Amino acid sequence: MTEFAPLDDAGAIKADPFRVGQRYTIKDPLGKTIEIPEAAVDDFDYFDAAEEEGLRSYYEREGYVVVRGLIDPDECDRAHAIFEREVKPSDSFIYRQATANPERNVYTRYGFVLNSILNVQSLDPRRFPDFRKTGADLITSNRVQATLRALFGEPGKLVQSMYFEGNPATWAHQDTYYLDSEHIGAMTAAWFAVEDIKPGGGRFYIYPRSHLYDVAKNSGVYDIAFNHARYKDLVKRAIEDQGFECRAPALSKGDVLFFNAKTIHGSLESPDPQYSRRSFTAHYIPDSHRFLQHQSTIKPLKLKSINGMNVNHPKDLTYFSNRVILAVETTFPKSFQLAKRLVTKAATSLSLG
Ligand SMILES: O=C(O)CCC(=O)C(=O)O
Ligand SMILES: [Fe+2]
Repeated sequence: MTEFAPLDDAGAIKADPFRVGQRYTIKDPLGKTIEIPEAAVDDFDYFDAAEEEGLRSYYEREGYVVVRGLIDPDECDRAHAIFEREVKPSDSFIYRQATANPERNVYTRYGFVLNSILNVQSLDPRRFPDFRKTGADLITSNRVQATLRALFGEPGKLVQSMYFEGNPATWAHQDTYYLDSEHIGAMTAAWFAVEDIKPGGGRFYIYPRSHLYDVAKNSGVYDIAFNHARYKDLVKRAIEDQGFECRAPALSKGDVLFFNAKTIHGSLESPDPQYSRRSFTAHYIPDSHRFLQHQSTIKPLKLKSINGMNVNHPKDLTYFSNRVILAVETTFPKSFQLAKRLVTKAATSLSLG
């Protein structure tokens, strides 16, 4: 149970260190057996949105924080229902999170979409108008913006988003390797539980305090273009060497977990694949910062305002030109992907200076 005990200087923190509720036994990313809370009633209370000072100091110290009930559960149900109707039965090509390539839906044996969607705000509005709008509204809602203001000390802007249904069991990583603010570690990501997340359905995990540790720069022998596997191994070694401890908070529908760009995270395996793990994630940087990709390239953002928040729309399929690019990517996938890797390699090598 020690993995759930708040740390010594937790004085001001509301989380209850002595609550030992129902536990679920599972393997962590290193293959070690751990116990995780079965449901939110078995876990810490963490914070509600009004406790801005408490949640900010917890986030700064631990590298993550859970805000309970930030999103209205009805809004989560609406997003889920629209996904079922509009996206799930579709055979269209959609950009995916794990590869950044356009792919058709891949389903688990229980019928959940396994290849998570990249950038819901850029989905083709002719094919997925309601999911695009509902998803973008949810991740830019006023209460999310207020929490970001509390964390950043200024408004946030959204640089990237995702939607998951099935569990791809995401490898342990720090987001900063892929994307961040120009000021490393200033990006915050948010993991939105669209349903009560079961412990065996692909629980999201973080390693508290790992945001204080530098794993590796995205370049040379650890570059993403040709050495991604080596980077993934290095993260696991860092976890082992530093003695970080895996924590997989129980999130109920509408709860949101905010985590730092340097916090090591991923999702656990799914011993119970009959459960989905419906969730949005969104990545935000302070509005005054520039966006850094692969720790090498300042990437101009394609901003449009949604609910008064600046939102990046990469490869926005509203536009004919982007639909042409998608068609080329799906017609010549091998050559397009190789070209993309070579460009990325060039960018991360140049950044070696
Ligand atoms: O939920 C997951 O499996 C991974 C999400 C993630 O890595 C992210 O949003 O940065
Ligand atoms: Fe991530």
